[in-house]
Amino acid sequence: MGSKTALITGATSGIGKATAQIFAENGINLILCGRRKERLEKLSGELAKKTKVCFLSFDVRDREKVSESINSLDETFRDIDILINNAGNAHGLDPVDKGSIEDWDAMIDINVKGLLYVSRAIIPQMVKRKSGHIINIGSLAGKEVYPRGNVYCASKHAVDAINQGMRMDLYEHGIKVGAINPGLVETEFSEVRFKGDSERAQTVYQGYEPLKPEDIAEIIYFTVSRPRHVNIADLLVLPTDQASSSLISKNFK
Ligand code: NDP
Ligand code: 8X3
Repeated sequence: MGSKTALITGATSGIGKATAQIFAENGINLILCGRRKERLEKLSGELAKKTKVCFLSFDVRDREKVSESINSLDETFRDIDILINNAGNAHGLDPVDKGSIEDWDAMIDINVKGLLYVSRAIIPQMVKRKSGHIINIGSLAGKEVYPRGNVYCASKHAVDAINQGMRMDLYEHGIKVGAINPGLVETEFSEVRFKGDSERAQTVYQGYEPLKPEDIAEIIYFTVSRPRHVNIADLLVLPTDQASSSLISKNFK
């Protein structure tokens, strides 16, 4: 694995950051992406002790900036073997009659269109080299819908469809495509969903044991370290205390 290069979107926090850490420990070269430059600088500095690292700061909604940033990579990082399409968030948790259109735009533009922009900028080079591995971070919310989840669930159902479509279009080019779909993971996700209301965000993870970002990162590393003939195409990963979006065993112990 030592000579592989991975580009991770949303590496400044949560699942993306934990994935960067485990990849670095295993000698995978890293291109860390996100909007928050200070965090990218800090993480790059830390991980540079373990592997080759660079970072690109861009908003996945900005199509031109996405391709400009990826095209600016120097020789060391230009050939991307692994793409982790992880950047994304929920914005709001409102019934559809009261939802903020800005929140809807954000979720569609980031979780769906942003993922497509990044993929479109990278896939042609994978096709040319006849190898590559794309992991799309979907969600349990892409497998079922829950009340007030409306547009976030729609965005993750879109990721599920894109994951299947990418695989159909790319397998003949020797490219692996798969999705990891987590249930509840304790990250900054709920803080973003509730617009900085940390008290409300904390309640999402109380009374049971949620997944940790490292749990998903370990699975992502396992997925990318399988031999060439093995592709983990679609994986649902839940906390043991969760059976579906609405079934969470809280305070039963
Ligand atoms: P975090 O909020 O901790 O991380 C989200 C990451 O996405 C950040 O690094 C953020 O970076 C990046 N991001 C958000 N918006 C943009 C943007 N416009 N442009 C570029 N980067 C962006 O949440 P998670 O780690 O939990 O989320 C990662 C993925 O996992 C998401 O796709 C989420 O939907 C999915 N997921 C999360 C679950 C959970 O329970 N936490 C469950 C199932 C799926 P920055 O702000 O610096 O740009
Ligand atoms: C994030 C998990 O249940 O908040 O995708 O939608 S949930």
